Amino acid sequence: MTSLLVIIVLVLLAVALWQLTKIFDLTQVGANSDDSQVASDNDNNVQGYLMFGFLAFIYVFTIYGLIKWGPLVLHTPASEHGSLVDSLMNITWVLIFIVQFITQGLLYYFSFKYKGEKDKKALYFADNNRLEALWSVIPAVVLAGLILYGLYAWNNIMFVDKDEDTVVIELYAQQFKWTARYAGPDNVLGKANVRLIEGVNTLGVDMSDPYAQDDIVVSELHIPKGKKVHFKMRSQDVLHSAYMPHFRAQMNCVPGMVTEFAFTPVYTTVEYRELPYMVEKVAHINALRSKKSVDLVAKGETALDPYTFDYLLLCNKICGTSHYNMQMKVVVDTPEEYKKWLSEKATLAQDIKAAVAPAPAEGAAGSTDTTKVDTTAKVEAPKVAMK
Ligand SMILES: [Cu+2]
Repeated sequence: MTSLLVIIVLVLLAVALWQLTKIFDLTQVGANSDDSQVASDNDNNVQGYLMFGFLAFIYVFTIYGLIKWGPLVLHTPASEHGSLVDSLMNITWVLIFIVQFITQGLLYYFSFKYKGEKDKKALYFADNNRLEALWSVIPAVVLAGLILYGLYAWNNIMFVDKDEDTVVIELYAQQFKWTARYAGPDNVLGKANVRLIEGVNTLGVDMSDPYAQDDIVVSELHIPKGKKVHFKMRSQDVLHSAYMPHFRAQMNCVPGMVTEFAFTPVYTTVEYRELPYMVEKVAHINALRSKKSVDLVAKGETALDPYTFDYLLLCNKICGTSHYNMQMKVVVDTPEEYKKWLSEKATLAQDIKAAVAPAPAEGAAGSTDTTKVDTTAKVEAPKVAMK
């Protein structure tokens, strides 16, 4: 404590001394005619032109960025509402570009025009009502328009008609994996609670709930094309975010509550792979990969596998050390393929029964399902969460 006080006293003394030297400097004004620190007309001119140089840099870099990184955008949306999100985004971008182009130009032009010059006097300009109204009203109207359009888009996207025929799927987030639960033929998810997590029942589904009897738990997400999919998200541990970029969908997964999002896929995975832009993109990625593989093989390492496109469900909240790897493959099937895929899955009730049975018969429902959740991995997950 004493040493802290000594340090504070020393710092304050240093500050006081520094201030004293400044007072001394001030008393010397007039006595010393050195004005080398005052900007001359030449200095101001150079600064003015340098600002124009910076303006040119901003413009050129913007155009360069658009050309170089423009093609990396997500391109064709794979959901019905996707084009609405995209047009909102595009309008916002166009407005930003126009406004930035004009305001930056004016900012640097006026800085140059009114730079310091000997014998130039500043004009006293109190206010101009017309000018102030103009620069307040225009942004207000434009922003109000954008917000209204955004609200309209959001309400359209988030609205799910109660009577609409949807596929109900739960997305369960935990450090660091996703699990999906299908509501089954009754299309109602059984109740669930983390306190009920036990053995195979890794999502804590309340098996006493009649609606839970036909629920199906899987680790790969299949959804049908052309039908609205109603997702209900839960989280076991921390904040996660279910992000499906190709479908322009994202929703936070919050522990202790159920959040929702619904969309209709418009391209099956196979159809999306065949879109010309995707064919080109995949070819480009694979060209880069095979080039890299040559170097890897030369170093005695294994070559990279060729890339095939798949829709993904990613986590978009930094939720821990393996956040980057928290993803699940999403497959959009034709309605027939989807029906077939789902019909081959065992229900959670069957899985629990099989797990409890002393020696399950070979080929029993659920026991041969390779896409089923790895129960050992899931039981260990909470340990990671507690670290
Ligand atoms: Cu996460």
